[in-house]
Amino acid sequence: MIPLRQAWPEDVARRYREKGYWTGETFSGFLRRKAVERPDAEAIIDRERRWTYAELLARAEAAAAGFLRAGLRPGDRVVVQLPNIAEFFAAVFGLFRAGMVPLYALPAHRITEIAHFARTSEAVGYVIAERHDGFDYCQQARALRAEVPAVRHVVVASGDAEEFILLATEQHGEAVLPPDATPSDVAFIQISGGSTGLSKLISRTHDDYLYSCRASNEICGVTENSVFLVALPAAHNFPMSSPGHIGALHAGAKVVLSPSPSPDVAFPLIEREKVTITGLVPPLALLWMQAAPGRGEDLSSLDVLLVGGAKFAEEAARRVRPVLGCQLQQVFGMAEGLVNYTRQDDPEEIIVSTQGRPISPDDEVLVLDDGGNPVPEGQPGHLLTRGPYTIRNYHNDDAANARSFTEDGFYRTGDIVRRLPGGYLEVRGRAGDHINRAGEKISAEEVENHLLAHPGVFDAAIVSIPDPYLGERSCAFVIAQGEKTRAAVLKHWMRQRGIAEFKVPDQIVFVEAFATTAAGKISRKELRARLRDQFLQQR
Ligand code: J2J
Repeated sequence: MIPLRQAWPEDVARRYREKGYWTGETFSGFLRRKAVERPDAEAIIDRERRWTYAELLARAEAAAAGFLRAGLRPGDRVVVQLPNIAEFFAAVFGLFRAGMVPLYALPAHRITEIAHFARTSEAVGYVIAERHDGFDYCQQARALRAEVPAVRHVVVASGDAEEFILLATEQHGEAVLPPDATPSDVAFIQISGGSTGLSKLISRTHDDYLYSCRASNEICGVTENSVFLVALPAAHNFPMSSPGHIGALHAGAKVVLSPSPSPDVAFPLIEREKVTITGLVPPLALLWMQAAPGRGEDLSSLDVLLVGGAKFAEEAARRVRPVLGCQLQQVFGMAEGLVNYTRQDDPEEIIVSTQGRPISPDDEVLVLDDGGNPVPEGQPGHLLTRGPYTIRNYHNDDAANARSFTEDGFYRTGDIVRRLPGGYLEVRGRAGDHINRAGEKISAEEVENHLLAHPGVFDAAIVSIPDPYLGERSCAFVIAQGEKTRAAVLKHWMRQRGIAEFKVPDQIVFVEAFATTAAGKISRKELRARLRDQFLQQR
């Protein structure tokens, strides 16, 4: 098995420890501490189920013992694909306790993506719910076992386990659990949005991630009295760490799981549980603002709304306080590390017009021109960063690492930003070719490859089109060949290939040919840019 590793240079790591960023805490360690400090405080609320910290710990330990009994071993990687249900927490804290490494997949991912995650992480386990949103994950598990036989253990965390193993919920006798993980070791794997090709694996250590969560708690005012609503998918890095459910649990707060982010589901939960803080992507923030005035629920407990994942329009940002009656904090983060927040005591203009400033005084930020030279303050440029919770490499991907990291360890975010006085950043766009569809990142290249695999497609280019609601939507330009095909057929074909629905192009436009220059073919990047311009001009 190729080891999972994040290698900060020794002197840098020492500095982060000396400064108190890396405290030597682990995920299991902090949960155990909370269960001692606040055993009867509520930790997880899932519909009518309410788990205290003591219960959460007991369930995690039972799950850990169950994973070991099933034959999984410390160090094993396990793809976890669960919706917003309490078992998500039993399963992942169980894996942490057993020294195993969860890889967080979204419920929307389908077989092609799950197989890619399992292969690239060398996973031997897969944790699912039997069904969710009408989708049969047991069927997907069978497909995964056929495609990646190394995945020997399928654990069903909720519903009927069918031929698979049910997640253990009770301790059987005296379980012998392994010693706690090493804080500088990799705790879990997130997946990158990725602008080129398939998702890359982002491994994060206990030390670095817990620092970002603790510091986020401070910035967002999360304490043991807070009630955090998980409205977005729990597996996504934003609702996990900014400050997220991990931040909330670390503070001893209450985590309320919303099965859906829609106002119909989330508003009654806010009223019932007196939710104080939550995070949304911009389209959902718009939806909440549209819905709130006409509805009866009392949202007055809500103190803070975090909005991030994609650019939040200034006009919308201005309406958050008047309409929802809470404080807005913009958050510009990434699963690779760096997270920026507007602060609660920032002037209104900063809060509505910037995406905040970094968490840590030791987040190093560079804004560079195309030639790699720093641009003056206020000028747009490429954002590069390194710091106490930003990764130094993707797992086992030399080509991506050469592209995405400088020799001295800076991560090239691919974002174009302006740095303003006080270190605030304004996101202006991005250099890479991905589509940010309502906060979901879609790699143009990945989707093009799916289209190109269809016999009726000669060539395809995916571009992002501005969309008033989604921020961006995807449009595929396709040159057909052979028998004439239709947009609906291509979309159906993509779904059948087993990819997340959000990657299926919103629109497909058939064209006769793509532009070339006098010198011949132009780059994919330039081609996508031209197609986008032509499309926008024609409207
Ligand atoms: C513009 N673009 C943004 C913002 C992210 C907190 C918040 C978000 C994420 C996330 C996260 C943006 N305005 N406010 O992990 O902890 C775009 C940028 C960035 C990419 C990262 C967190 N907030 N973005 O969205 O890994 O392009 O993380 O590089 O999914 O989202 O995407 P992701």
